[in-house]
Amino acid sequence: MKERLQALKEEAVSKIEEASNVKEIQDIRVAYLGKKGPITEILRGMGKLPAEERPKMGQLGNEIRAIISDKLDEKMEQLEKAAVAEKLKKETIDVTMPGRPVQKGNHHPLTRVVEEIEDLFIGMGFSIAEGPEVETDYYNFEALNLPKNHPARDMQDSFYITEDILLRTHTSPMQARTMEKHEGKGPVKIIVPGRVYRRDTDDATHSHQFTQIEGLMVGENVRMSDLKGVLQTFAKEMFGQEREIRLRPSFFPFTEPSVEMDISCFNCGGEGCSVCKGTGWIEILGGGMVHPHVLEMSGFDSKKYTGFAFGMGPERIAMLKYGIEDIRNFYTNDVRFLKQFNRVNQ
Ligand code: 2U9
Repeated sequence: MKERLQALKEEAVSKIEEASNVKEIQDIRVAYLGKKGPITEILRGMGKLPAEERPKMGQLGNEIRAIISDKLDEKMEQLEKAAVAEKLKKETIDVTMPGRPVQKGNHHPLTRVVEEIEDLFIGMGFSIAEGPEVETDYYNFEALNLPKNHPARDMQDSFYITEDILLRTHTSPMQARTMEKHEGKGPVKIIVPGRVYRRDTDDATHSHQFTQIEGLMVGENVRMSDLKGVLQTFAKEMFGQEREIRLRPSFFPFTEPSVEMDISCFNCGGEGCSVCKGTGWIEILGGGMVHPHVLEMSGFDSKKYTGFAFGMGPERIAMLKYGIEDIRNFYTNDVRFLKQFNRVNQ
């Protein structure tokens, strides 16, 4: 019986050593230590032994059970540890690998130019006023000295919603609204940025929807020289301190006298090139002294108050500044175009 127990121990231990997974260990435990296993069977048969041998044999049987059980526990622990190590090896994260690039957005080039212009005028003491894009005929035309029969009011040129309501064709109605709010008391010093709409066929230089920034200053003793000083400061800050400006006579229904302002060409310095079409000058904006009729319509005494106004197209300014050849680039959301204006690249 002793030899048989020893042999079973040897057999079990060698099987345990050879086992390569948890399942095998579980099977060995059932096979050798289970209720129907050989050791239990042998110990059950101890009754046939002489009485003096029984305790010794019982002790040996229990010792062998304990040895096999310890070996099984030990191997089980080893296998579990190996399984964890294997899993960790497979799931290792290489922290030095480059991450997935995050696509970062940036401000639209038009937004940037508008904000730059706004900042320049805020620096000269102007406030920003914004207003509705759907306007009444009165504020869009009538209050700006564009009476009923004026050619600019042709139904073909504007987006009318009803006979009396339209998409604003310029930001000027907001200047009229602001003056009205001031109830005849100056000073008024605002710039009005915003989207405007005209019925036009889109091409490289025209769009049915575009952006304007207009300015207005009304006060006592506001003169043409004030307009010139403000616009000159703007031109130099925007296009370089070495720029010259020139004012040419022009016509707008809401200003009298009216002017157009050119800057000396930033590409050739005035020599003449393709950017300035050989003239040495580039047209940037229009302006003038607010027409007395326009002041009166919005509640200002034109004998006491005078004012200047001006208007510009940020698309045109951005196109000149960044060499953009087609206005439609601003509206078609091609990321290849938009990405070029990423602040970190400049
Ligand atoms: C009020 C009084 C006067 C606004 C003005 C211009 C001249 C002008 C255009 C330039 C290119 C608009 O973007 S553009 O198409 N504008 O030349 N705008 S004076 O004068 C006003 C406005 C409101 C009450």
